[in-house]
Amino acid sequence: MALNSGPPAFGPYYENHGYQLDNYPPRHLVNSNAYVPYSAPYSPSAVPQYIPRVHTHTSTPAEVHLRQKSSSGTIFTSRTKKIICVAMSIGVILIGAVIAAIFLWKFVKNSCPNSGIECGTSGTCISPANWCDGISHCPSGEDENHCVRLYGPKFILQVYSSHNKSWYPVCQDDWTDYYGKIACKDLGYNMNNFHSCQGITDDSGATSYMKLNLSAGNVDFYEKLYNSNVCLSKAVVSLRCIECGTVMKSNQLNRIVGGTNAAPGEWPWQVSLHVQGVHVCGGSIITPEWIVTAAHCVEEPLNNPRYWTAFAGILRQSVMFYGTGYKVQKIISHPNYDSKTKNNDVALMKLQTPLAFNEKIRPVCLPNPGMMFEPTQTCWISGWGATHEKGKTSDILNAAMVPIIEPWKCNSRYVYNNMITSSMICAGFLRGKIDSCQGDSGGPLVTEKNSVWWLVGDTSWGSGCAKINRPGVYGNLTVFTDWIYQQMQANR
Ligand code: 4AZ
Repeated sequence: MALNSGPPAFGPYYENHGYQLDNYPPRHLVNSNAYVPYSAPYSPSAVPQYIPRVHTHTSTPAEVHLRQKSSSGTIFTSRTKKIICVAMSIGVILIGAVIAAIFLWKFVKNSCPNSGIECGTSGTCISPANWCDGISHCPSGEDENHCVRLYGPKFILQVYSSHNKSWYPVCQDDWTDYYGKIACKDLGYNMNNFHSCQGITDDSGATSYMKLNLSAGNVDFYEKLYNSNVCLSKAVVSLRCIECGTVMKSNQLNRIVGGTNAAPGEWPWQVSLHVQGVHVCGGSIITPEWIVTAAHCVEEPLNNPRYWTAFAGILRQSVMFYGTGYKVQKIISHPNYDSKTKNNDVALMKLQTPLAFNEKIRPVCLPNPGMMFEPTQTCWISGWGATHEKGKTSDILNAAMVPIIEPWKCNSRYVYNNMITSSMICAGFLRGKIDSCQGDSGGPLVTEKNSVWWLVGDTSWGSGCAKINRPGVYGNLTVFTDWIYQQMQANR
């Protein structure tokens, strides 16, 4: 992390291409359409795209001559010419009709009839009433996979109503932890980490709710839920699947605005990711088993989990040297990560053994949909990255306060000239001096809101470190939350 690194240098600057092993070839956008009941924004089109090919043939006079000769061996009369003309016109009309029919057929075939919903990209259509009804109808169960979400800074549990095609908060009436655990499991959490369910007054202005029908008998959780305008308790369910984003009070005392060495337990979600005993990237703990990092950290050949070891709860690299760390079981890079543009620069690491949480090792919260991080929101970055451009990684964990920079500003000609996509977020100072740097990649950009620490971004790229008009660029985690839950759910 580059802090107060002196007057910013101009001239040729270091472009971040992430950590790369010697001589390995560099390789290969998201439109994260999050929070629809099922979305596969990263999947290729379900339909093989039909590209009409019109074969144009321009005959040269020589060709005409040859063909005329070969077809009849005589010079054509004007009557024969007329017949050929009419035949050709009919042929063209017929070909046009066939092409139109193919288009129509493709269209009818790919959009589900009767406003049905397609199961992912499988081509199977099911009735909207069957989405989130507790019974799996799709070949891969897509219809029941993404029916719950936690919304906004208060973790309001929302359930998708297939009937009304909309998300509704869950009324607290008859709600118990038992149902909360089911919802957390459906999101991808392990029930052992379940934290709490609470009824809170609903200030969202909702007039309709999802309610439990206890007399529904021994049926699936979603089958017990129905849409109602009545909620007797006038409270909605706030669900915490894991106790995240909390820092021990005593650990908060040492934080110094402007950037400094971290104190024990101050950034308990920060991990150091090592390859062959060397710190390569940072990461953030989101559950005992899952770490969020940057996709550019785990590009080939470093996409092999066997190379990686994670260290948590340790401030100094020199101390990690004596520890064993946590082995990595699986690495999942965002399928739409683009190594050239750094679009969708996020990846997940699943650890072989779960982390034991304590005051120095704790998870940060994933941002919920419906959360707004204002530009005025102060964020913090942390890591063992270089303390000046082209410098060595730091022995001790550093942290610095950085404000979010609005996309329009970051995309201006003087800054990153439209290189910032919706899956990126800029943070730092246009005057330079405080920034993330090489080795901080993958690490957290966090903010405190509603007494909870949220993972706003993962350190991704920047042009050099701490330079004027070259702030740090981070993966926009809010855009990735849905994808992260899907991965946690599918790789439990
Ligand atoms: C890096 O290479 C890196 N100044 C991370 C962040 C920034 C530059 C480089 C942003 O890990």
